[in-house]
Amino acid sequence: MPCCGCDPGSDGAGSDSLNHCSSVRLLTLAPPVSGYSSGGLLFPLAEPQSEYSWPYFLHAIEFTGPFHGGGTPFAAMKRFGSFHEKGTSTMKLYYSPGACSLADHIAMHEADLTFDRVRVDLKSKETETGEQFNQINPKSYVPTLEMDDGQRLTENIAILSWLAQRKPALAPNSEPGNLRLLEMLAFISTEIHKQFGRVFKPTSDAEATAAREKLGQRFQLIATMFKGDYLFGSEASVADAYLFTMLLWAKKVGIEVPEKLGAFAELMRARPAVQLAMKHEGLE
Ligand SMILES: N[C@@H](CCC(=O)N[C@@H](CS)C(=O)NCC(=O)O)C(=O)O
Repeated sequence: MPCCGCDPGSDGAGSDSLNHCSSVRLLTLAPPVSGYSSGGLLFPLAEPQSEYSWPYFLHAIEFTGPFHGGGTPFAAMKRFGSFHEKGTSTMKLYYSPGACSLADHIAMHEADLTFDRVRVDLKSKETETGEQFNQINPKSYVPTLEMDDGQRLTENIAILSWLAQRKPALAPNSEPGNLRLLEMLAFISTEIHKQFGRVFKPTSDAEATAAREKLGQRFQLIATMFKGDYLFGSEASVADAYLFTMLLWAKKVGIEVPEKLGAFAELMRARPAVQLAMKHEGLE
């Protein structure tokens, strides 16, 4: 059993194995042209007549392949002349496929942030770029977020709260939203996430059974806390990303959850941010 819900067998197939910077997002001022998309790249079918004839809108284009930083699609984009911002991000999310850092990964995409992701092997404590992870985070666990100013932030509760500050739509809008969010994140972290440790690495069968039972109760309880399709109503928050990750773990170890949570997990799976994060982590 792994130490957590991470997927040690996954090499983060696809973009991860090619380039740790492969989730770079380029913000462009682009026209609403028709085009086709391949591997996350938008290829315009027609060039604009004049940039002033475009009804500008902010468009996010994601590079997910080996073309990042060069290559034909990059050149095509340049020819298209739509770069507003280019280059790699200064933010880095250290993650392990399927681990609790998936919650932060999803929330980063929900917040439309530009960031690089760096896979960490939780057994060897080495990053995919060959760095010693405990030099980066002495706690030696994911998630770790290196922010734009170089400061490193750890702990799911802190990172998810920070993301909700960056994008307030990811926090509940009813008063006192931030407090309710903190309450929910703490519940998920300490009462659900941490219980899984006893399921993944039990010291005895009795402990594993007790932890599974406790988790079943926690999931029953959280199902009654929903204010709508999502925890806080009709909009997803960073707490939903965390709960979704816990539900993936529950499924992995065969813990039954109430119907409401099954429906919620399906709803989450349909979100582009979730699909993107799962694809990047090789979890599909
Ligand atoms: N208190 C931390 C715990 C994070 C955590 O449990 N991370 C796990 C993956 S889900 C990990 O990296 N474990 C490796 C280790 O502890 O050696 C948080 O909530 O962010």
